[in-house]
Amino acid sequence: MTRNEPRVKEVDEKDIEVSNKPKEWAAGIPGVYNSMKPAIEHMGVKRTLQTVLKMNHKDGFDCPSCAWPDPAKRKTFEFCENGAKAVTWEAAPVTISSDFWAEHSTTELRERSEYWLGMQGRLVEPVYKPAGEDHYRPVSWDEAFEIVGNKLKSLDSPDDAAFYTSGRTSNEAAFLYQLFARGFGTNNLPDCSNMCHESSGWAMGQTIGIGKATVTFDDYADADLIIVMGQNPGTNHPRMLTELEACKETGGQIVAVNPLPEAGLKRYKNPQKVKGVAGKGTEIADQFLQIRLGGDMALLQAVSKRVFEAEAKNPGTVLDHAFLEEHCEGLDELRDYLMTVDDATVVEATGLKIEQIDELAARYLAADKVIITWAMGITQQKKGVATIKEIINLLLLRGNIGKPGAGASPIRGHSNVQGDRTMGIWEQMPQSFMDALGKEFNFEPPQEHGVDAVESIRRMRDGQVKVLVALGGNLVSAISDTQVAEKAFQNTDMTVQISIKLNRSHLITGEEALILPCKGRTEIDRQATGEQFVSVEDTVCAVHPSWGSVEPVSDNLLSEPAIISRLARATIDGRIDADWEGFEKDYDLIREHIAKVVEGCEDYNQKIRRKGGFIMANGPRDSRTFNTPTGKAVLTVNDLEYLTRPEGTLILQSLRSHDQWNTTIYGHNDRYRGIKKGRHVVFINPEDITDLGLEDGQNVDIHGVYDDGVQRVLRAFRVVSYPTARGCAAAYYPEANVLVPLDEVAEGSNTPTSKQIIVRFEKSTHTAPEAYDSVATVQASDAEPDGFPTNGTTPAKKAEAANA
Ligand SMILES: Nc1nc2c(c(=O)[nH]1)N[C@H]1C(S)=C(S)[C@@H](COP(=O)(O)OP(=O)(O)OC[C@H]3O[C@@H](n4cnc5c(=O)[nH]c(N)nc54)[C@H](O)[C@@H]3O)O[C@H]1N2
Ligand SMILES: Nc1nc2c(c(=O)[nH]1)N[C@H]1C(S)=C(S)[C@@H](COP(=O)(O)OP(=O)(O)OC[C@H]3O[C@@H](n4cnc5c(=O)[nH]c(N)nc54)[C@H](O)[C@@H]3O)O[C@H]1N2
Ligand SMILES: [Mo]
Repeated sequence: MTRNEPRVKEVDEKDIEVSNKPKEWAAGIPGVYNSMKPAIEHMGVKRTLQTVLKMNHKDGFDCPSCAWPDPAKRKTFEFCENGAKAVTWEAAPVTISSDFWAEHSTTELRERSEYWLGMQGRLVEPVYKPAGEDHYRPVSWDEAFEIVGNKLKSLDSPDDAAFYTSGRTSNEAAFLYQLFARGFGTNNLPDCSNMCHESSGWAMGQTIGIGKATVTFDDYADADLIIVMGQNPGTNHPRMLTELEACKETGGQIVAVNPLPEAGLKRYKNPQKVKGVAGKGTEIADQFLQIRLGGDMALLQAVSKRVFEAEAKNPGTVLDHAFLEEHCEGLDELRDYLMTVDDATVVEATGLKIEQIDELAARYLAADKVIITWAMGITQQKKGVATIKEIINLLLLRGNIGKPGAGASPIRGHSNVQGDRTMGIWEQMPQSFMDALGKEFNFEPPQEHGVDAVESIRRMRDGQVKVLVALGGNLVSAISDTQVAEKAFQNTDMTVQISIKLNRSHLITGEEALILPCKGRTEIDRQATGEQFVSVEDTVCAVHPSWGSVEPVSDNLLSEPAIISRLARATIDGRIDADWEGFEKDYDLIREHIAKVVEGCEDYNQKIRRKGGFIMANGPRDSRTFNTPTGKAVLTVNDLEYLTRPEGTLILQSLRSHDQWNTTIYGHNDRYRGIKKGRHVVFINPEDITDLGLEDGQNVDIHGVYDDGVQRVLRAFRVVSYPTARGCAAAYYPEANVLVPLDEVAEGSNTPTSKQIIVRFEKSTHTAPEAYDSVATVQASDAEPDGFPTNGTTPAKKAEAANA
C-alpha cells in the first residue's frame, strides 16, 4: 500500500449492532484498556509514553480533549479513555502527502465522511485552491501568507472578513489572533463558544457579574449535594466521575437530571481503584430525574418555590437571610412570581411526578453546600439563558455561591474555550478591554460589536462577509442548518482554515481556499529563542502552562502563534505597535502584553511559571463580590416556557457518541448506549415508537417540522427503541445539524437550539443513510473494523499479508 491509499474505509452501516440497552456503569477496565490500546498500536510504545504519561502533568501538556480541571496532586495516569483517543488522533505520525491533493478533488472529497477525512493523517503543508479550480495544490508558506494578506487588504471594509476560533487554541495564539483581527479593524470574532456555553456566559454575566464557574476543583469533593443537569460526563468529561465519586465517599449526594439514563451518571468503576476494577464500582446518582427535553426551567422554578414554601413554614430558618440581604436583590419579586407557578404546568413541562420534585427539594434543603453543574443539555435550548438564571436563583436562595463546597459550575467543552474568551475572543468584549488593548498597541480598536457564529453564517449567505479565516474547528459541520451553512461558505470569496487535520470545512470552500497546517498541542514547539510553552485556562479558572512533548509529525509545520504573526505581517504590518516577528520567536513577549491588557493576568510570565500555574480571580467565588450595575447578585423573574410538540412529532436532541470529539469521528461505536458500527440511528422511547406507528429497527426519514418553506430531512436513520424520556428522541451531532434551522436560537445568547428540534418520521424508502442531496455517504462493502490508521498497515492489510 502506498502512503496515498485511503487509510480507512468508510463504514457500511448495514452491519450495525444495537443492544437497545444503556450500560449501567462507565469507565472501569474497558476505560483503561480502550485508552492505551489504540495509542500503542498507532503511535508505538515510545510516542505513547511520551504523550499519555505527560498528559495533564505539571511539566506536560494540557489534554486537548475537554476542559475538566486537574487535581493539585497528579496521578501517573492523569487521563481518561477519551483523552487518550484525542491525543492519538493528533499525535499519530501519519501524514497526508503532497500528491494527495492532485489525486483527490474537493468535489470527490466532499463525498467522504468526517471519519474518513480525519483518518487520512495530519496536514503538513500549506495548500491553496485557486478560483475556478477543484483541486488544492501545495504552496510555500510565503506564498500562502501573501495570498491571504492581499485578499484581506483588497476588501472594502474590515467587516467584510470574519475570524472564527475553536476552543483548542492556546491563550497566546488567541491573544494574537484577536489583536490581528482588531488591528485589521473588525470585531468579527465568532467562536465555538457561541454554539456551546454562550447561554451560561449571558445568564451568569447578568446575574452574578461573571460568566465563569464559581467553584474550585476541591469544591466538588467537598459538596453535600451535586446536581448534574444536561450533561453526560461518562463520555464528555470522564475525569469528572472521579470527583463525583469523591463527593459520595465523603457523604455527599448526587442528583442527575437527564432525559437519558447515561452510563456515567448511574455507576462508576474507577479504573485506578481496586474496587473499580474488580468490584461493582460506586453508585453515582442518588436520584435520577428523567426529565423531558427543555423541562429544566420548570423543574428549577418548582424547587425554588418549595424553598420559599419551607421558609414560610419555618420563618428565618431556610433562606440564607444574611447573604440575601447583604449581597442580593430581587427576592420579593422572585417569591411573588414563583407563587404563580402551578404544579400541573410543571408536571406537564418536565414529565416528572410531584413526589420526585418534592424529593429533590428535600435534598436541596437538607444540604448546606450545593453545586449545580450543567452543560449542553441546558445551554442549547430556546430558554437556555432563562434556565441558567433559574439555576442561579436556586443557588442564591440558600447562599450557595461564594462558600466552599458550593457554587455554579458550567462545565466547558473545548480544553481552552474559557481561556480564549479571557484573551479577547469575543465579538463584544467590554470597553475596558478594548481601551487597554488600544493603549497597549497604540491604535483605535473598532468600536462596533462584531458577528457571532450564527450571524457570520447569515452574513456569508448574504454576501456581506466575503472572507472567513478559521483558527481551528470545523464551522460548517458544527453550526446549525447544514444546507444553509454550506451555501454560505460557498458564497464567500475566500475561506482560510488553520488546522491540524482534514475536515468538511476544508472542502466546502469559498471561491479561493487555503489550508494552513499547524502544530498540535502535544508537539514540541521550537522557536528562535528555544522551546516554547503555551498556556490554557480550564473550567474552574485555573491557568497553567502546556509543554509539547513529542517531535512534530513534520518539520514543515508552523505553530499557531507563528501562523498568526505572519498573517498579520502580510496584512497589517506597521499599522499597530506590535512586534509580530518578536512574538513568533519568544512567547514571553506575547505574555508581557497579555499581562498589561487582560484583567487578572498581571505578572503573567511569573504567575504562569509557578508550579501548577495560578487561579484567575473570581469575585463571586472569592469574596462574594458581584460585578453587576448595583454590585449585587440579581435574583431574576423568568416567565416559564417550555416546548410543546404538535401531534405526531417528537422533540429531538443532538448529542455526542462515545467515539467522537465534536465533529471529529474516531469510530462508529457508542459503547455505553449499546451501539456498534453505526451512527445513523435515532433513539426513541418504546411507547412513542408504538404511538407513532413505527417499529424498532426500521429505517425512517427524519423531517424537521418548521414552517419556513425549507425541507430539512435526514434519510434512512435506524429506529432504536431506547429508554429516553417520553416525547423525546436523540440522534448524533453533527449529522443532525441538517435539521436545525439557522434562526432557531436560544433567546439572548443566539446559540443554536441543538437539543430542541421538532421532528416527524416517515418510513424510509432509502436503503443507505443520506443526509441530503449534496452529501453522498460512501458505501464500502468490505468495510474494515474501526480504528486509527497506521502508516500503511491497517488490521485488514495485516491479515491479507498473513494470508499471502
Ligand atoms: N469525548 C468527548 N469529550 C467531549 C466532547 C466530545 O465530543 N467528545 N465535546 C466537548 C465539548 S465542546 C462540550 S461542549 C462538552 C459537551 O458535553 P455534554 O453537554 O455532556 O455533551 P452532549 O453529548 O451534547 O450531551 C448532552 C447531555 O444533556 C442531556 N440533555 C439534552 N437535553 C436536555 C434537557 O433538555 N435537559 C436535561 N436535563 N438534559 C438534557 C443529554 O441527554 C446528554 O446527556 O463535552 C466536551 N468533551
Ligand atoms: N447539533 C449540534 N451542533 C453542535 C453541538 C451539538 O451538541 N449539537 N455542539 C456545539 C459545540 S458545544 C461546539 S464546542 C461546537 C464545536 O465546533 P468546532 O470547535 O468548530 O468543531 P470541532 O469539531 O471541535 O473542530 C475540530 C477541528 O479542529 C481542528 N483542530 C483540532 N486541534 C487543533 C489545534 O490544535 N489547532 C488547530 N488550529 N486546529 C485544530 C481539526 O482540524 C478538527 O477537524 O459545535 C457545536 N455544534
Ligand atoms: Mo462545546
